Amino acid sequence: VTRWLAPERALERYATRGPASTPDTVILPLPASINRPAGEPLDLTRGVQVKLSGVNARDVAPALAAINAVGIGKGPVPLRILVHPAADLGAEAYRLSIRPAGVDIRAGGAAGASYALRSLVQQAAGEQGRPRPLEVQDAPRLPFRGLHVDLGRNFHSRDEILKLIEQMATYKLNRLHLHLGDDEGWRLEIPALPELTRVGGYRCFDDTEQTCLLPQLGANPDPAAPTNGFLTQADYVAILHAARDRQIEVIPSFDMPGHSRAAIRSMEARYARLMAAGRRSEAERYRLVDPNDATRYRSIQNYNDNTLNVCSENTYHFVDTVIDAIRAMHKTAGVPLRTYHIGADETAGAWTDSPACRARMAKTGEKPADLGAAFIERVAGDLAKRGIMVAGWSDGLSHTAADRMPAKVQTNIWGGMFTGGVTEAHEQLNRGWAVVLSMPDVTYLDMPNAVDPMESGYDWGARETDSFKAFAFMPENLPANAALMTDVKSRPSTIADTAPVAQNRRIAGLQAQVWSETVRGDAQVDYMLFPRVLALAERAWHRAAWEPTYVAGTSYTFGDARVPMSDVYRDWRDFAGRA
Ligand code: TNX
Repeated sequence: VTRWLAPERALERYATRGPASTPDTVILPLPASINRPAGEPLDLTRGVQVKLSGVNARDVAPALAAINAVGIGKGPVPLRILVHPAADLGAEAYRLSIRPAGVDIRAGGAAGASYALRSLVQQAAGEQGRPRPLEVQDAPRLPFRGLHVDLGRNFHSRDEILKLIEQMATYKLNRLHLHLGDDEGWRLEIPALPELTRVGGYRCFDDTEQTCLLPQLGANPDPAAPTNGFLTQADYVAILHAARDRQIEVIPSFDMPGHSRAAIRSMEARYARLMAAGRRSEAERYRLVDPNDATRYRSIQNYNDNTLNVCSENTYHFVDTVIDAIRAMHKTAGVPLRTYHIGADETAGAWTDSPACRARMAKTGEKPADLGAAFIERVAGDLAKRGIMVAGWSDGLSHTAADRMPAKVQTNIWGGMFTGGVTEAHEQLNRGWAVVLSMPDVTYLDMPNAVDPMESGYDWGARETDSFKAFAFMPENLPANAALMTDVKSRPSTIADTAPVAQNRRIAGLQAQVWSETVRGDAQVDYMLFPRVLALAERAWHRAAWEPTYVAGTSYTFGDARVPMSDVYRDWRDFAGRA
């Protein structure tokens, strides 16, 4: 095996390897433990009578609505839901019992109760409304099970986001990372800075702007789909409510200090307006770049005007204004802002030759490379003071000094599996940070699906991020993935564990990314996400029996039979059946 097999081919090829098995349940992701005692099926089509205790109706309402959506209405079958935190039953854990006499759910929190109901819905639908007796004990493997959607490059509508939130709940995902600002667009209304959406919400930032006229990267299946637009405050609040009712945390993100072209152009428009009105000193406050900045740079995506001046107080004033506005929206919604993602990736550096940075370096002795890290450290500290955890991409965060960062930091690892991602993940785990795996070759769902070479997508990394590859990903034993992955012939198939994980450090989670340079229109978002995101949801929730235990310092090479391939393929076949 020198390349990833398309799922169909994998099935064909390995179908005879393991014992043929018919899935006994259709619950996805797979629960930790399943028992099927003998007994008569329970006829749920007669309808259920719900009895809640220890939980608000609002907190299980979407999951109860999902029961109705599969055709189970009100009726005589008892459905008892008891929420009671216990040592062996965390907030997301549950027990589900389907017996001829009715359904019983016990959970540690509203999340667990909702997940139990989601499992019930899937199983009931899979058995035509008449499930046979079933005992499930379930709890998530990883606390952070995320989905990231990029609204910056091409806009995606509020309705699409609301639909995705419901799908996340169905598959027990609990973090929604909304990427709302990037070079090509600013997608959330900020009342104090209306230009951000009036200008930045449209890819033609002004009449001479050519960006919007450039062809999209790669295939663009629906050129009629909207690329412009933004969420109003009311849209954002509606999203927060829908997410809260499904126990999903929303993590807003505006990429900075790089990836900030839309913000810079919007604030230049504000500057021009205020200048025209004769309000010069006020106008000056909004400039995020210095006209006398002589720095020459080009970002990886080819912009030479997309980076905030990190030596200017204007930049921090801007960041504060944005964060305060988001906090206010969360307050209106009654949903606390727990985590704020600052981006911090791919910063090309637009400051080193600005007068402000030159003066600062002369005074403090800082080197150009320190300045970007200092921006992150400062914003992270400002967030921590407000009780908000900072999140960022691993490349930017790797330049910070751990002792100048707050104690709680979330990092999204996006180094490739074979290009330093494992070392990066381990190093940042050892810093005590919450490590979320966002490795492009496994979790970037804007990349083409391997099934067909004609598939569209942004093909810059490892092609072939197919469902099997996602399914076979071992998040808690990164070096072992070498045993299953060797996707590009020119790359080595060994991952040496050069920065072994200290004992008791655990990966926080896994996140699927839909970047949107090549993803235009809501239908295309769905197309890229499914079914691959289901395989990632499976690995984030459920630890498979074939996954080897991590041993610090070990290196794995493809061909090493530590991972019994036949087991993986057999389980994959079950998974594909359930999916
Ligand atoms: C890399 S991941 C990026 C994004 C692109 C993505 C496309 C990261 C932190 N930077 O800006 O959208 O690749 O796949």
